Amino acid sequence: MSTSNADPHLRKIIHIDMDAFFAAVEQRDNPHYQDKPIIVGGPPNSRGVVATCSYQARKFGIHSAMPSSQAYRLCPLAIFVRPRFDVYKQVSAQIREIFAGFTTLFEPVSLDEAYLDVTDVDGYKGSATLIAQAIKQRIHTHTGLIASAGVSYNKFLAKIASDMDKPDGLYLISPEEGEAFVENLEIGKFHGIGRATEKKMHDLEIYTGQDLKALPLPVLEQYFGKSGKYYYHISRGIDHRPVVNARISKSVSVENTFARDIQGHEPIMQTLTKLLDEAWLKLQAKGMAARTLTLKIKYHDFEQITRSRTFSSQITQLHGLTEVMAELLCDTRVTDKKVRLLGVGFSGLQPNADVVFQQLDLFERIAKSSLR
Ligand code: TTP
Ligand code: MG
Repeated sequence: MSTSNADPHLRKIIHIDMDAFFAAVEQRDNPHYQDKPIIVGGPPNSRGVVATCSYQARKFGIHSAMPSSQAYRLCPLAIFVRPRFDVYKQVSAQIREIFAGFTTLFEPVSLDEAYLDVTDVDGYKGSATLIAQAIKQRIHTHTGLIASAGVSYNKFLAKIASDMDKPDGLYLISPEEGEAFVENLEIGKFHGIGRATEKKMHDLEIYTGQDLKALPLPVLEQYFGKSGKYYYHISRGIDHRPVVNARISKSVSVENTFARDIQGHEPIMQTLTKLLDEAWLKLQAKGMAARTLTLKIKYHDFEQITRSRTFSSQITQLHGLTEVMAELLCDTRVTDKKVRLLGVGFSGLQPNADVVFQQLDLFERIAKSSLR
């Protein structure tokens, strides 16, 4: 993307996302895994889940978060591999160093993903596409792995662009194309529109960016609250969010609203154990560690409470947290009130450089828990 004859205020944003990240690392490190369907995650003979899989496995319909047993049924010949988070973290640090070699203005979003603002980067004939190519090349040279890149004038479009041409993609959405591109995009492909919102939009007969754009701002705000304004802008290809250096997330949380209110210590603890595993996984994927664990409960009458425990140092393992949850639960009214929603959160986050990963333990626990 060249801005030489375009609006001088236009930014040049690159989104980088590694291809089949965990699986690609495993294929790199084990010659027997090359070109084969590889599944990284919990074992198939259990209730484990797929963290990710190689593109060879995706041909069978396997994807992240699918139960491993289902993945096994889809492709019995696939090779199941336990995750090695310490290696993924090392690679993540390597690619961040590579980003830093191009610009100081980059924002890691997860272990394998980052936004770079290259507006002020000199050279490369002023072309963000050439910079993206150079980043991909450098990543390959230094890690032996393949990244996909999206190039555009804001984060929303750069993120979509990096997904357009995967694997080994390099896709540009130019300022001239941006608005029309979003118009033709299916709502489900919008980053930031999850399954529930997608369904709500479909119910309102919003299927594409064009349908979204047709709705006036007050209507969007009426249906979607604060997000209405964001949808109004992105449907026009507008996203002013800056690329922020080394984003420090303050918290990570997961929650579950029940189709029918639940009651009783046992079903509640079962759900909390599952949510705890999911929240922990999210925390690890961010490369962060927490000091505070929070339990959130919404009772059937919508009264909402939280109970927290803050530790004197970083929480380094999942082991023992179920017991802490059980203690937090004692200080609630779950014995005499039905529960509509349960949530688990980690906060007080810091980069977890010192954390000893207990991932195998995690995946074994997921395998044993009721995670489906
Ligand atoms: P993604 O970038 O979403 O997926 P990916 O890199 O495996 O594949 P691609 O980008 O080519 O589509 O996630 C990065 C890593 O995060 C992924 O390799 C494994 C991990 N992860 C999970 O553990 N659970 C999940 O549900 C997802 C989506 C990812
Ligand atoms: Mg990826």
